[in-house]
Amino acid sequence: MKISVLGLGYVGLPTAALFASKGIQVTGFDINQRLIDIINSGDVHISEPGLKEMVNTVVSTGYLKAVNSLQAADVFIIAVPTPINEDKSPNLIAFEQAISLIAPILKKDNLVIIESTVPLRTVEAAAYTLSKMRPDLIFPVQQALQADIAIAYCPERVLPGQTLHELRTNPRTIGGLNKISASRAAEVYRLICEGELLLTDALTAEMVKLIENAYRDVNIAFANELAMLCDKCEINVHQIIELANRHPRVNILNPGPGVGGHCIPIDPWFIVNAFPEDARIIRTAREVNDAKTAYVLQKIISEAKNYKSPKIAILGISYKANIDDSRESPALKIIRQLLYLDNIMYIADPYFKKLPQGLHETARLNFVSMEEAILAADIVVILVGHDQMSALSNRSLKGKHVIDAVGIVNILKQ
Ligand code: SAJ
Repeated sequence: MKISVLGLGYVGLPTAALFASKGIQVTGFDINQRLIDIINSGDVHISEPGLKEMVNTVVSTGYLKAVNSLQAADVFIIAVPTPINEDKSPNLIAFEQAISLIAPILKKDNLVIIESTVPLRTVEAAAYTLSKMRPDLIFPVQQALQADIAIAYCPERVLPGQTLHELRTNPRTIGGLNKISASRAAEVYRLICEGELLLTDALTAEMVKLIENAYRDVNIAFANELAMLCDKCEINVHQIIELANRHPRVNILNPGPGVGGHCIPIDPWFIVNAFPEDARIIRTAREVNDAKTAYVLQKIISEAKNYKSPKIAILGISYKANIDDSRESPALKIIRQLLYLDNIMYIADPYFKKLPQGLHETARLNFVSMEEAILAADIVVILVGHDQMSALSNRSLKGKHVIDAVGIVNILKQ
């Protein structure tokens, strides 16, 4: 069996490497030549525990090859990004390109698997597009029981930082456009997945993926709203949550500076877009989580007004704790806004060696260690709760105005 994976990003590359590690011939297609060169040299462009070693092995043994022109295969797995546009509508350009690349090289008995998060009924629409482009083949549209091509939606649900482990062990929803498509996709995932494979139809699987991320967003929004209420009446939200969570059926998440990452701030919009009147809680949660970033920014700005030339330490730039990923990071949004104001910033994050792309060191924007940042600053802003931050002490923060968006100060030693 030959597998072609389209899109060698955070999901595509680990998936391709895992199949290749099982002795399957895998080609990984990407439009970015830089990624192709890095991967073919046995290296990786993303940091994920165990990934570099695995890619190095499967490239050197010849089981994985990155290519810039899609080749015929038995199974195609689409893992390209599906972001949102400025107006929050889905941007399916990369996905549609992937479908048109597959169309001319499809052969009878091929299986097409979609892993990218997509709006409802996208999988069925893709099958229609393919059937128009390849009238010589029968596709599983209109409940067709017999078809030449199998098509299934198998969304990923891995947590960045634990991708390889979760790819192997998480249960997986597998939604076929017909029953054969689902069972053929399950046979493929069985090769790499020890978790339960839950077979259903494509539309159900599309909705399951979207609501998983919306569920998380709504729950984080609850914690963030609570944090803003508690802040207004000067109650410690972290203590409130700790005590409330001692109730046997309450489990409130942690407030933060807003929600980042490549999925949770984006996918709920696919639902809101499809149901603008009815998806009220999901829309509000998105708005609350975005408003939390603005709330933290405003707190920094009002405190900075108390200083003639404010010096601000920003601790944490990743989108969440204990990873070096800054996609959609609320911290970066806050830093960019503060650049418009008259202050000096000292940025620190033990997971980064330098400022992420798009930010450059200047006299007003310094990338330093946590200790240096605290020492230099009047205002210390904690935006990510990396484990290393719990090694800070209350003594080191003495005399500083601290704005703690994640509740680190509560657990610091003296
Ligand atoms: N966050 C909080 N408070 C919390 C938990 C998270 O503010 O209590 C914030 C984080 O700091 C971060 C954001 O939410 O900014 C998202 O972090 P996350 O750890 O919840 O999720 P991701 O984006 O790293 O990965 C998510 C996961 N989805 C769910 O947990 C429902 C993952 O399983 C999915 O595979 C992934 O999105 C995806 O690709 O969809």
